[in-house]
Amino acid sequence: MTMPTQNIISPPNTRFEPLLLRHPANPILTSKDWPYSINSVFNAGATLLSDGTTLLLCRVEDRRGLSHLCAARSRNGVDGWEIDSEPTLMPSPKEFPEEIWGIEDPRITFAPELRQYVVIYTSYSRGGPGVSLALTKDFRTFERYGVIMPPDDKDSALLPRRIDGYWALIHRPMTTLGSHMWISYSPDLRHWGRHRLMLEARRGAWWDANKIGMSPPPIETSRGWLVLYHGVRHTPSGCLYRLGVALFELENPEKCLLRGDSWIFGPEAEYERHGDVDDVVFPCGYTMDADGDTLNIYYGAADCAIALARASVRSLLSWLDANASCERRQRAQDL
Ligand code: BMA
Repeated sequence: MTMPTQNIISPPNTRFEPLLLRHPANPILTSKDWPYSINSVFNAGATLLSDGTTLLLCRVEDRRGLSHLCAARSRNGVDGWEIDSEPTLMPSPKEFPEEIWGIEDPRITFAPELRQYVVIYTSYSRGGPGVSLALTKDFRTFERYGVIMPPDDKDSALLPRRIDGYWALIHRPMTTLGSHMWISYSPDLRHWGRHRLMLEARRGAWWDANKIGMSPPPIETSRGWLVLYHGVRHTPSGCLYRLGVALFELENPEKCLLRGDSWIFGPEAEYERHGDVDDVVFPCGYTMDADGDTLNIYYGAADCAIALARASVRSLLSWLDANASCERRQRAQDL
């Protein structure tokens, strides 16, 4: 087989602009801030409540190694956090056996049609990690639907509105052929089908080879769904978690329009490089400022702390326009 000449890739010709800017107060939340005894806090879902309060639904790991979720609220999204005095959502293995080893990595989507927040989280079962769903109006009481995607599956979030009459869920099943992002559809949030491959992990030496997963829920822009995703690189000294960006068609979200070649954010700061798991940046949530452009991206740092980085949707889109050559080449080959 001859390799297509387009696969001989020239290095990016643009300079690396910092697209995500770390907040000087980082890390903004650690185990020391917690009102009860924990091992670590990281990977938080995020949303704005109706009064403008930022709510983080944090993954908290106890000293058995099991995780639960705990809400933290702040007026400015940076400091002055009011943390629930006890766990907000605990695993409930009696009713939901798939939660026996904890619940992790929540992603929050406000669905105007339901007038509720939809929380999608990883339930750690004896069969491996699966995807579970719960609804809430206030992050105090929750209606649990249980597991909606069986193991091994994680890194999942719901789109905020129906596409062509169906709810759409992005998730990351693991297969022996690689861990890629898929999208599935449902009429009622309980029954899921029409499973489609949405974005493939690349292969070989790429930063996002073999294993990728959605990071925060997709961001709706006039040009499409902006998706930040993580790529996992296995190295002799462990895994490196970095962040990339791609754009998908608004009414057909399984269609990738642009995909950046390089990662846009990776572990550099001390609190990202060293922790319980070194070299991890892992965003699970964002909030949008009133300007409709500034994103506050909340990310887990080294599985030990929560940090904040800011980005502009406009800059991410212009960066994609300048740096998404590879996906264009791939699409050209497909034609
Ligand atoms: C992933 C997830 C995350 C975690 C990351 C690094 O597979 O389990 O929760 O932050 O690994 O350990």
